[in-house]
Amino acid sequence: MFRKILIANRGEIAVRVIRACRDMKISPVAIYSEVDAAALHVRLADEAVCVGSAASSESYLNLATIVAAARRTEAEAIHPGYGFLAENAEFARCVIAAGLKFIGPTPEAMEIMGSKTSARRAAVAAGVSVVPGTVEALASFDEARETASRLGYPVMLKASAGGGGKGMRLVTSETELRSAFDNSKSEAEGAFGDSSLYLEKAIERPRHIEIQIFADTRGNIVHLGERECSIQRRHQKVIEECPAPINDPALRDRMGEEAIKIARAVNYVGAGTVEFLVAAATREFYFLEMNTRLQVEHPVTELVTGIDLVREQISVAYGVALSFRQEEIRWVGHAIECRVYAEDPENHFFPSPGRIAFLQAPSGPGIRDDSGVRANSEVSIHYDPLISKLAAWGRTREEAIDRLRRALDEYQVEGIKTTLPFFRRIVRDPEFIRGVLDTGFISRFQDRQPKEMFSHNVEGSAEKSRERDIALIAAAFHYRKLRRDTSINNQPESESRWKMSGRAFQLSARRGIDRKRESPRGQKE
Ligand code: MV4
Repeated sequence: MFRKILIANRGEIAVRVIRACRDMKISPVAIYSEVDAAALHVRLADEAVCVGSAASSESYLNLATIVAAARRTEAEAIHPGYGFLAENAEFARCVIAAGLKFIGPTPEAMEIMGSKTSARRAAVAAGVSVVPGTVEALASFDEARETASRLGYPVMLKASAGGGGKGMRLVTSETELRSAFDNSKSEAEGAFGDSSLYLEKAIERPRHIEIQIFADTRGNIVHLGERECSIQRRHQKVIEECPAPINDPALRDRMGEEAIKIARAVNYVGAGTVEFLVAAATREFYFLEMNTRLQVEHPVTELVTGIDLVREQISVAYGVALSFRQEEIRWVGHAIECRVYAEDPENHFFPSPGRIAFLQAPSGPGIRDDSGVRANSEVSIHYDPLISKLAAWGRTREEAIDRLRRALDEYQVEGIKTTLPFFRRIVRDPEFIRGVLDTGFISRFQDRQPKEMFSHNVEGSAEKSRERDIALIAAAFHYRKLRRDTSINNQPESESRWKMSGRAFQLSARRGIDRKRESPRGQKE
């Protein structure tokens, strides 16, 4: 087995990979930016190399520096985590060219799946049903108009280079098509430097269900069942679970078979996820995209199958055969994960950077908390503000929810705002408890909340809140500049959050920030 692995990431996922290394008696090497010198992942590794300044483009995205760090520390392989360089084919090529193993699929597979239109072509060639639409980029507006009327409205315009909803537009009639087309094109150009678009028929009230697949270098490919990921906010997953409440073993097998066909078509190696949209009415499912990385929400699959996906990634990269066969996989019980972010759910999910003054993570029966922070950690504006993933396992969905509710109530974070209060309400929501989880869940949920829950909740003096808003806007501009400087699609979800913050600020500024206060809230969660 490898003796030493460099982890090209930070936060909870770097910690997760370090833990797998420990179990496998592999020495983990961390990388860090100047602001992360005291971070948890650095503390837990055997060695750590500073790869640059705070901005990701100067550190965690600096492929040459990272590969040099691996060579210098004599690491034999690089695990990219998720985000940053995880789906960057050029990075994988650099790693391989340096004589190291890249823990992930081949650069060729990443490239095929990186373009959503070539991914659709691969799926069609493999005989898998895709959402009806185009498999080539649209050559002109006229082609978009003709295709849309052939498909029938509503349609979805999507960016070929996209994924995760960036540049996506729902178009309900031909009168809206022109402006949607122009806006989507310029958004795609700005975000990816590639303005090509394609069209899909819009699936109404779909569920987003994805299949975890795993392949080794000897031609074995298995699926590890599904995850339900329909609960999203601004195309950012909020809660994920395994199994999906609507799935039965037959649907799981059918979706699993289709996912394996796609993986086989691109000679996939390692952990991958095939995303499907499932039409609520018919239970028909359509290929959406494939993610060529370990996903944020992998713990729910681990809790239900008992398989350590990161350990398997590492051994497969070394050339070892998969440690289990398809027939050996058993799905036991139910797991649900919450993404706990340093954001204020009572103030438009504004990022809430700062020092964690106090931290008490929950534990006890059925609880797993994958955290990247500890007391005194600084949550920086430079990175995705995910602080931990809180997951609960139970024999039934009901037991998992009971345990999750208990854990959320135990969890205490002071010094920054977190999304914990938002989750505490979700796990008590009757629709959530019933398992009515389509893509409209969050907006219906928010409509059910008392109005003041999501209003601009200003506390402290007007002067102080003005300062805070100015700091946030400065951070937002800085962040946008950073994104423009970076050609790579790193953690694509994050920008929309900053945009949202900017918009929310404009709204509150227009309304006047000196207006009536709500009751002050303590720092304690
Ligand atoms: C769709 C869709 C309906 N029809 N595509 C794709 C990326 C994901 N973040 C949003 N995506 C969607 N693609 C077609 N043809 C609806 C969505 C969608 C969605 C999907 C899953 C979970 C939440 C969602 C929220 C809004 C839209």
